[in-house]
Amino acid sequence: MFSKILIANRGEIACRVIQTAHRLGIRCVAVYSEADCDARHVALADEAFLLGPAPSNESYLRADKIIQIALQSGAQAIHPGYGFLSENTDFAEACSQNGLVFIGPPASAIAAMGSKSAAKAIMEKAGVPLVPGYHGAAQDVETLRAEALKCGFPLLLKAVAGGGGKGMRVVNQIEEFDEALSAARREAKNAFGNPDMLLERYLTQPRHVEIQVFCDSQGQGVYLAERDCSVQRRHQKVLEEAPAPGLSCETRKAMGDAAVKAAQAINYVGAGTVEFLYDVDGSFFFMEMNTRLQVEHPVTEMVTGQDLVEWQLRVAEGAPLPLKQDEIRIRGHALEARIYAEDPDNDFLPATGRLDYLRTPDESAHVRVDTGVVEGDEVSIHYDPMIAKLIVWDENRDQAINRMVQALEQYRINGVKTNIRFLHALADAQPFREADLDTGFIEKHRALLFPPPKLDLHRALVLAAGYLLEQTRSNNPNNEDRWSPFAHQNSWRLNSEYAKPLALKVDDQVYELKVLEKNQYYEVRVADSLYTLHAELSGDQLKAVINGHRISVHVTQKDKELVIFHEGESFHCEAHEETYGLEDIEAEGSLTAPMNGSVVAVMVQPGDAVKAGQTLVIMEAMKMEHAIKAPLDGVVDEIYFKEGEMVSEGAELLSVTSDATEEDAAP
Ligand code: MV4
Repeated sequence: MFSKILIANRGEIACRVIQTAHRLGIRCVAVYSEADCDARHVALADEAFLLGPAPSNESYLRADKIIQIALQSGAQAIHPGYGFLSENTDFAEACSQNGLVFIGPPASAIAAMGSKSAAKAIMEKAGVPLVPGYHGAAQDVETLRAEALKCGFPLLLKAVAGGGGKGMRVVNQIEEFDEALSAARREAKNAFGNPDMLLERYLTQPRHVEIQVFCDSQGQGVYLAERDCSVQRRHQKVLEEAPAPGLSCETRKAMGDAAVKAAQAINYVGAGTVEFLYDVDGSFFFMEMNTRLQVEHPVTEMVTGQDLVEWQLRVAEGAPLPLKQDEIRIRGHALEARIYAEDPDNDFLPATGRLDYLRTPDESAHVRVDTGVVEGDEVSIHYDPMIAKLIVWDENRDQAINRMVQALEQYRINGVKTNIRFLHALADAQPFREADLDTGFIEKHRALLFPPPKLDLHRALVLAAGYLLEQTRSNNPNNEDRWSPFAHQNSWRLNSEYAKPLALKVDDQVYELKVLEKNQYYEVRVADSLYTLHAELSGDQLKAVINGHRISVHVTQKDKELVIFHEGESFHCEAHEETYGLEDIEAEGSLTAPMNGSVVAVMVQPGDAVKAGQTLVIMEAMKMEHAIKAPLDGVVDEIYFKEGEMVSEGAELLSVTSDATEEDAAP
């Protein structure tokens, strides 16, 4: 076995690999960018080397530096994780040329899956089921139109060079075909530099079911069941599970055998995933093969009891597969939710910031948290915004869903917006419980996934008051006897009608509460409603009884801001103080980035005269473009960003001097 490996990655997957390597007694070398000096993967590793500045192409994508560090530190192998260099044939090759083991498939196997049409041709030859259609070399309109008629409608045009949903177009009837074809080609040419198309019958309600395969260097291959990843948003997986609900043992075996055949057709070695479209009638078709260990591998580990990183390490050093096909069993059901720093209420734009408060559920045989961050870490614009993967297991799917809902309620984050509440709604939604899955799940059930808060405003305010009162009391030196009259603050009068006023601000609205301390409890007035409140604070847990209803919440405070966590929801408010004379002063003509993203185009130059409404800069975030327009007529002063650069929300993009300023100054 290797005695030292280098992990060419960051975040949760780097930590995940280190964990198994350490269990096997293997030393780990981490690499990191300037943004990751204090990152968890660096702390966990035995040694770590700085690669360069934060942007990936100056750090985690620097194949040359990484290989040099591996050689210098005496590592025998490199684990690429997922993303970054994991499916880079040049990197895989460079590793072997330098006498380093690439913990992944041979470069030739990565290359074979790079083109969709070439991959389909290989799979067809190997007898793997394909969606009926055309993936030939001839690309003239006549051939494609004739093939479209053979294929039938609706059909899907897919870019040969595409992947992950880019460059696809549905055609419903032959009359639309020519126009759709030229549009799709233009798009593909722009996006991938290759206009070639393939045609497929369009499945309208497919599921995404993928098989985990493993092959050793002796040519043996096995499958470790399947994962259903149908719950996706814009081709990003959100919830994954194993096994796929409702899949029969016969289908599992047929799909598994097809996947192993697919892997063996390209002389695969290591961990791979063969993705299938699974149709309502139980038929399945090859979609693509991912030549890496995937993000969602933990659900497979939970139901098989195997450590797939250990399998990767063993296979990479030339050992045979740890188990034969008939020794691989599945037990129970596992779910994984991807916790992202993003804002579901703002079109899921990626969020950034500091993880000021971070509490994770207790880990057990039922609950696993794979993460690369700790409290206090920054989520930056430079990398994938995934904060953690929450994985649960139980004997059956129903119980596993309950576990997931419970664990999401125990996951509490403040400082960065997250999708936790959205995941909670998703996992708890009736159609999800009923496994009514297809790739359109999130779109179809939108209404269910953004439910109104369960904690109503008044009760939330009363809880906030309870927290502040209990906290004040516990900071009071006379608090040995909590109900002693001497424990009371100066504005308090026992059995009197002096009520303490408390102003709380929620979304710019100020609420004036009145609190009266009674013997053993409080009375809190919010607007015209009166609430009796018993409150008890231990650590960050507040146990309260409001009008006889007992409720337990967690509270975190940062300066004047309070956050109350309850059943996956968070409620924000602020202890209010009047502010006088402060008005928003906005620099004239200053143009700031509305979100974190990258600059895709700068349409003007310094000195250009611009008209109000004219597009100045185009930004992109989460594959969507946003035009930054001139707010007024004027002249461009200075431009602070170039095309391709990353920009944080609020950063000034360019400055424009308004014509009005000059007009005003004129006599
Ligand atoms: C399809 C399809 C329906 N019919 N192919 C999307 C990503 C790319 N890998 C393949 N994709 C699809 N191919 C045929 N013939 C529907 C999709 C699809 C999809 C597939 C898996 C997971 C999510 C998806 C979301 C939209 C469309």
